[in-house]
Amino acid sequence: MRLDTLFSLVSWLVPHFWNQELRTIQVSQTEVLKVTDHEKLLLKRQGVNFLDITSFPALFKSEEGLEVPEYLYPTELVNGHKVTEIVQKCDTNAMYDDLAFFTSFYTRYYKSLSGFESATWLSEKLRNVTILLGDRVAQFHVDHHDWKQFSIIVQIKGTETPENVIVFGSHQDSMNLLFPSTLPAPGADDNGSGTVTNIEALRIYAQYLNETQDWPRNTVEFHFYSAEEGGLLGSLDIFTHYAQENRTVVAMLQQDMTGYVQNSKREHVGVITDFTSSILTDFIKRVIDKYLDIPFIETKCGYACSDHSSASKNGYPAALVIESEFSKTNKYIHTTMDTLDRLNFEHMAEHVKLIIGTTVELGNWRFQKKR
Ligand SMILES: *[C@@H]1O[C@H](CO)[C@@H](O)[C@H](O)[C@H]1NC(C)=O
Ligand SMILES: *[C@@H]1O[C@H](CO)[C@@H](O)[C@H](O)[C@H]1NC(C)=O
Ligand SMILES: *[C@@H]1O[C@H](CO)[C@@H](O)[C@H](O)[C@H]1NC(C)=O
Ligand SMILES: CC(=O)N[C@H]1CO[C@H](CO)[C@@H](O)[C@@H]1O
Ligand SMILES: [Zn+2]
Repeated sequence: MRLDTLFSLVSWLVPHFWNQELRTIQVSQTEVLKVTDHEKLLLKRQGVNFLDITSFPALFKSEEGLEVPEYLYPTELVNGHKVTEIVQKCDTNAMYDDLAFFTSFYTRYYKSLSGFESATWLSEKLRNVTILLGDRVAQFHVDHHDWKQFSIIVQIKGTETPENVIVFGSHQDSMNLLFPSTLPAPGADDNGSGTVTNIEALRIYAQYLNETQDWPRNTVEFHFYSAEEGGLLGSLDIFTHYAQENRTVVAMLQQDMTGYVQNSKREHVGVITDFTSSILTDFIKRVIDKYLDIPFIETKCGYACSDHSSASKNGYPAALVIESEFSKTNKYIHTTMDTLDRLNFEHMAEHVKLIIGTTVELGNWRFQKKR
């Protein structure tokens, strides 16, 4: 073995076994820390969220991230008949089956083999639900440099203004915070429920497009991020790349944890008001008022609590909707008890309506910046 080969082998092995390589994480709008992987885990156990920006030096330049432009969104929602027609097809049994399969992987931890296998299953599932669109739909795998679980982008290209992109995001990974590499993490609610919500919305939207050929003028994308639990790593890769390519994301709606109802007498969804675009969030509230059967409650979840933060950080307007007011969300996440039987699929169907209402209203919207 040549000396330089030996050297590179050793320098590869040492950080793998000792994991002392320092990561750069942003924990608030003004605080950036250098920590080991182990310290990252300790922070997560204490409920501290962050963006791991180690691989994105450009994002350091401004702690607040790039400026987010403000677009005008519809004030009158006029597509009730279309939305009703599409959401009628929403099938909670299909959602149950999808989530049952998705949670059957031992863990979807992004560094694990089963996390790679779950991504492969997800990719095939997405292909199956969109196959009837032929070559009008594209699926991309985004391979990440440091771990195996890839992210997935499903794209329906706009007919008139394809440069304007509307993104529906969710993350596919799960994590057991006690011992991520060895203990199981079914991750039904966190955040498998968001993934299944997006699969079902895509399935019924694809069916509608096939039947009506009512193609959107703007591009619609569904994103399934890897490694959210590692500090929003998958979504940072994607949005940093989009920003470098000068792509225009006019709206990003993240859904993360969509299936838990603590008190069915006061069922509602939680609209996040901190670190999100207020003008987009106001539009999302109008969609909820018009197209959902349950109301919303405004709530906060802190800095970098999900992948929408990667979009904001790169200068894109983003919103986040979760299953309820933050204090009433699922307490079992990140443990072996985050399981299917604790979830409510009718509630998840309400989150599907939110995606369909937003797609139909924004798909043909003529975007203009607010002056
Ligand atoms: C996709 O469809 C094929 C053919 O119907 C089926 O055999 C396969 O199990 C499906 N895969 C998923 C992940 O749903
Ligand atoms: C999709 O559209 C084609 C024709 O446009 C039709 O033959 C086919 O049955 C449709 N598939 C579904 C599942 O609706
Ligand atoms: C993006 O825009 C910047 C500034 O206008 C320009 O320098 C850069 O070449 C553009 N990048 C691409 C990939 O078009
Ligand atoms: C919105 C929400 O509660 N999302 C959860 C999904 O996973 C992240 C990362 O662990 C949690 O911190 C979030 O709270
Ligand atoms: Zn989580």
